[in-house]
Amino acid sequence: MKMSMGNIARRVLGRRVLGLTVAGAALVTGGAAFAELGQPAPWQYNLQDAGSPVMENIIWFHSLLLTIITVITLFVLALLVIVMVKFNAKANPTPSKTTHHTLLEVAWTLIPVLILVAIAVPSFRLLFLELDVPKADVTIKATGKQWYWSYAYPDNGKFEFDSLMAADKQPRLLGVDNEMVVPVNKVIRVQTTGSDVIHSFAVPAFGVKIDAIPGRLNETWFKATKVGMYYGQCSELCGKDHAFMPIAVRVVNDQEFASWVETAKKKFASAPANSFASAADVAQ
Ligand SMILES: [Cu+2]
Repeated sequence: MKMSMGNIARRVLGRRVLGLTVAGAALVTGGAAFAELGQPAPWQYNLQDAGSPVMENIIWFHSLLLTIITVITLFVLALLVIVMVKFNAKANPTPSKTTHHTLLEVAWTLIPVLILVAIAVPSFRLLFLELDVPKADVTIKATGKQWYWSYAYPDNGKFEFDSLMAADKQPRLLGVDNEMVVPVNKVIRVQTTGSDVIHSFAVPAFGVKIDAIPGRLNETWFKATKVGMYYGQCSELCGKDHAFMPIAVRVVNDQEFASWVETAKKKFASAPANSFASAADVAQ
């Protein structure tokens, strides 16, 4: 053996990392060209742009994992190619009889453990960020129904309204008649439940996806950092019109939100005042 495994690995890894960095940069810039805040874009292959701090963290963590698995995959591929080229029967007719190498064995046990620990730390930090709901400025109860969503604002006048897909609205299959409206830069607590089967409340740009289960009240949160429209879809197969119960969230400034609440209170006055799922709903 002319070269130690360490030397080969170092040389190959150095070249691979350089190549990966170039490819990664091309990917990121290419992806950004397609990205559109709050909704998917044609030929999009990246995650949607972040509209909340949680989603920023998710994208960061996703990029970290993508980098780690790419480096590992290329490293293993390089080792395999080296073995095939340098140590086949023709190129290496008298193989070495070495069967153990203590340092190498400790290294290939310890290094993966360290990589896993390095992944676990930001992973748990992100999990706690997602699950630990901060003190909420606005609470909204989203009820999944076959096949539309109902939104209740128990702390803003106890009104509730239905949000149905509007076939004539853009973006196609995402536009609705009555959007969920929230103020910008405020902590929005979303409580979800289902009135018939299990649905799932998901808005990619906010990094939110949580089941809406009959007889249960789940809870998640988001803080929209930019005004605009954000779209999501029911993400639990819930029946024939599962694909046609979009979630449309309009993020507005404080005054616009206050005036919308006043309008909504009158507009949806006929809706049931009880914002929480009735016993009959839950029992179904
Ligand atoms: Cu559904």
